[in-house]
Amino acid sequence: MAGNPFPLSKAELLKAYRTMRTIREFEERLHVDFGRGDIPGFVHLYAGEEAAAAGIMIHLGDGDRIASTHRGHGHCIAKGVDVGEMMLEIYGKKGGSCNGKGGSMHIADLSKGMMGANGILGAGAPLVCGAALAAKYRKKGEVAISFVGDGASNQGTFLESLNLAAVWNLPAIFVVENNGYAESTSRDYGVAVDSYVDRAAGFGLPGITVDGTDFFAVYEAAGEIIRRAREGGGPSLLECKMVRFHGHFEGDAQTYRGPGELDDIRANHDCLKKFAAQVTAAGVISADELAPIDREALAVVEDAVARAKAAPLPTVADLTTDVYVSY
Ligand SMILES: Cc1ncc(C[n+]2csc(CCOP(=O)(O)OP(=O)(O)O)c2C)c(N)n1
Ligand SMILES: [Mg+2]
Repeated sequence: MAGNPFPLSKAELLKAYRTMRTIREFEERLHVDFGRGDIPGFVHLYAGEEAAAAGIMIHLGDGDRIASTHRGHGHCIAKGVDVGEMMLEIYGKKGGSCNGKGGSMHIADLSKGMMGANGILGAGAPLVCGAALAAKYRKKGEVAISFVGDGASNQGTFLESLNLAAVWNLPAIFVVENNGYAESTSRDYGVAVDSYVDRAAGFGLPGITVDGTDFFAVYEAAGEIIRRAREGGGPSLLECKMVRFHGHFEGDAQTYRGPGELDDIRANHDCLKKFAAQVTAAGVISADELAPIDREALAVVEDAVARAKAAPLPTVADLTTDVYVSY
């Protein structure tokens, strides 16, 4: 067998693939179940964007904090939040990450450094400044990462946070997940600059743009900026250019897409297919070694759904619990 040309061991590569495959199965199953009317509330799917979550989070430990978006399932899974508790939460059931009272857009698990998905665009960036300031005082080399979409990158909170992070030299990282759309508005219509690296430079931050459908490109760029932040080198911005496989929200008719766009995305810009092609072509992992991971990820998701469907709803008495946090 040829040597391993990747910056990760075979075990780490298999772990990254498992993370991405679990996210994909989770999201594709939600797509089906939401269509059947089984899930309450709103759901925004991360399918197609997995390489960004996996390529960044593989560098992090539980002490590193992230603030997610309305499209947060992939971030949660990659950060180690329990898939069963996530499914219970999305189904609005007792035992969910927030005891069934938050739903898809409020999944949080502080024990994993996951500060929360967020229904308010741009709201995670100031939270990450706070988490990064705390990390700076703790002096353990921890970092905090905020995710925003291309649309949310226009929010004042995000831009103010870039400035604050630079002024305070925080171990903060701002990831722009550029999937080309904010709801139905194309990025090129809604964002004045072509390059987020230029936008970051305007605030005194270094920035990198990568192909967010290429796990290895994300891994390398994220590694560089996370290392710099851990060593006291300050904040950075990372733009991941990516594609979303589904509509903005489940139920979106996607009439704003070009002809053949979705077929092209799935055929030619699928991060999982790319990853599998890269590792098999290099002779590091065989298709036969990936297949059991596919089956296991599917089984994990099917089990989570079965348990979520069978679980009880919160009761009226639960309305008054979890309202305040004890510090
Ligand atoms: C402050 C605020 N304004 C508007 C909305 C409504 N809204 C929800 S998602 C969305 C588009 C977000 O696009 P983007 O940031 O590119 O993320 P994507 O959905 O593409 O992942 C909008 C306008 C909101 N949730 N919060
Ligand atoms: Mg977007």
